Amino acid sequence: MTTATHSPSSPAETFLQARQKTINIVKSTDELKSICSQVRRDIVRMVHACQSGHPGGSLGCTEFFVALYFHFLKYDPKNFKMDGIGEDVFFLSNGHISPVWYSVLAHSGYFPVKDLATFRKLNTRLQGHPATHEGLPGVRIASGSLGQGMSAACGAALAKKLNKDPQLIFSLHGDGEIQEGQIWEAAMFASAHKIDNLISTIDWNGQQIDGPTDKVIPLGDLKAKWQAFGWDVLQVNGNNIEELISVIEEAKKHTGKGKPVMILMKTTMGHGVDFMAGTHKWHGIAPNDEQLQKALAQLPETLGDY
Ligand SMILES: Cc1ncc(C[n+]2csc(CCOP(=O)(O)OP(=O)(O)O)c2C)c(N)n1
Ligand SMILES: [Mg+2]
Repeated sequence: MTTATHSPSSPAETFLQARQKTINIVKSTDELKSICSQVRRDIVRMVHACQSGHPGGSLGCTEFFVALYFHFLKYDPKNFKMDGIGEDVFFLSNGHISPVWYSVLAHSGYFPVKDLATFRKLNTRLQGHPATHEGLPGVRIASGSLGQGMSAACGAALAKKLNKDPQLIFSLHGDGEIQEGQIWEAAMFASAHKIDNLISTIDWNGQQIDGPTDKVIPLGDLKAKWQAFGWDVLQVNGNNIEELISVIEEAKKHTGKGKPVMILMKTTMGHGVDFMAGTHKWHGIAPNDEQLQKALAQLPETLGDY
């Protein structure tokens, strides 16, 4: 039997083949910025194609996902296992920002980039809110019902400790999401159980579905709140890749010291597309044809569109 050899035909494929040779690849900041541009293109195109979904939070968290998956996390995209033993494990709690996660998972090699075209289509693995029963590699919990992801992350972090697995658990939460009481139960649980292999992050964009968080339920002094709940707290500009890399490096140094670690990440909802930036109005609506073209004109194609 012979194996067909196949030379890469698109920039996305070439990128992916290079990616697959190494697990836990560390990209330069210029490379990370160029990936961010492609991920943002994917986000607006995915949401436009099905005329539904959540571009605002996805665009605002692009640097975070790209830094995590292309600089920090250790994972094996071709042999995805739910238990994540021996790997760093990420949980997306604010599941509505699935477009950014799906794009980054695809470019990381978890599934074909062309599958992004199926986002929110009937029977797709790329559901509007991530789910597990479709078996999409990279997804370990369903999320979208806000407030639950930190509890799952705590359980997974404790399991890693029981297994003497030195890799870390990461989670992301929306700032509006932390109005859910379950988050604060998990926050207390994490410090009570000294879950110091967990790095959680909040997308502190000051916006939620119905308006600015300050007008809906003000969040107050988040740093003081998380510190009072027994967490080590760091803060960063989440749309600056260099700062993000330093803060995640710093956060890793804080692990193993008896406390869970929180990164408060200031972002702009809709970052990267001028007319979408800084307003809750783009929390969950799709661009029309003209708006799509305006957005794409601001986002160079770097790895090739799906
Ligand atoms: C338990 C629950 N209640 C309400 C909702 C509806 N909902 C979806 S997104 C959202 C706003 C969340 O705000 P935030 O976490 O700040 O996300 P952002 O708008 O910044 O993307 C709400 C209330 C939900 N998905 N789950
Ligand atoms: Mg928000």
